[in-house]
Amino acid sequence: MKLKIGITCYPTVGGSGIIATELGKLLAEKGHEIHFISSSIPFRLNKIYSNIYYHEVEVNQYSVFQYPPYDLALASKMAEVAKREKLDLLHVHYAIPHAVCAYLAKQMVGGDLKIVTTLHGTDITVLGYDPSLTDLIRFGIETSDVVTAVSKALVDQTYELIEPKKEIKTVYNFIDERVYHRKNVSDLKEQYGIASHEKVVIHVSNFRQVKRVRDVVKAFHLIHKEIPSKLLLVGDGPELTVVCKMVNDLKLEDDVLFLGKQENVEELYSISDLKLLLSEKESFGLVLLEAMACGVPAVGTNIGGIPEVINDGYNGYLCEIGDYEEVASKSIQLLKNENLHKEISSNAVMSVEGKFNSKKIVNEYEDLYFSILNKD
Ligand code: GMT
Repeated sequence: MKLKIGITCYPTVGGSGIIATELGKLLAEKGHEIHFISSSIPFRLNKIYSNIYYHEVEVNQYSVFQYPPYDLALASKMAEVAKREKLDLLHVHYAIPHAVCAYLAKQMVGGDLKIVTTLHGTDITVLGYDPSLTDLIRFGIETSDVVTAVSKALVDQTYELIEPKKEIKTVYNFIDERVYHRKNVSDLKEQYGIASHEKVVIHVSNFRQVKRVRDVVKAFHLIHKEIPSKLLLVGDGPELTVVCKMVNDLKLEDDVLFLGKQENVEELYSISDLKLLLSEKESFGLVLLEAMACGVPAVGTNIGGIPEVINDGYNGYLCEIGDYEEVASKSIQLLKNENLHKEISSNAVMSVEGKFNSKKIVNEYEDLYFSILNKD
């Protein structure tokens, strides 16, 4: 049975938007009809699919309103599309505002519209600490027909912080294996002025404070003392200026390359030897999967969902938050030992192909959709 599915996410360059878009694309390839309902076209929706539609939420600015009513405009667009296109369900990414908007749309449409909500972390680990929003997040979760979270750690954290009376299922993130694999881009290293004997360490994030990019630079400083290497910093965000200053203070300006926001990061991973993700909060760490799929072992912090992705000593390494010396020592051990690097790299690829296989994960979402639609 083919379904008509509405998908809402923040269509920006964040992990939740990427998962929502990739899921929509893979569901469309299985024959389902997908309707993205969001404020702008999801950036990964870069090709025409005859069964993918995009409905833009437009927010008018009226002088009587102090703030543009985005959430109401979204709810009303969801209801309009659901009614006209006879959607079976809305799959929303984030409890607030999206699950709450979906609930409002459901009330407007009447009938049998189902709501599936996926929690990605930011909505729980940041907003969950704001007591004025806890009840609303709980409401969004409890009024959804099915709720998923991207790691077991996030499920536990949601119960702890929000205390919803609702089952939350873990459905892991995935990547498109057709895009993320090691490519032959040997001339790229040369183009960046990196010598062939130099090792490449990479960090990709939105440079928010929780990503602890300064620890990445501190760890690289120690790695660089032992191993000829370069650090690629990919992304942009609030911490960038202070990180730039730190790089200069440590006299690393010739060895740290600030690449800004980049698409086609699989090409950058294809010239990389090691990935660092040293966040203090991370419900999953989608960038880890992207790197691992390209054969780049990662060192990550032992927090949130990262230990569900990195199995310490098997497909990468785990370190405690802030312990950049341990990060450097494990990185040096890995980068100096070619056989160990080969083994961990191939285990990383196997983990992505097995535990986080896109076909398997998309089937899990599909089964959840069918389970609620067949219920009554
Ligand atoms: O990490 C961010 O700042 C972006 C954020 C988002 O909401 O898009 O990412 C969250 O969702 C991703 C996809 O599920 C996860 O891989 C990230 O770990 C998660 N970020 C945090 O929990 C901080």
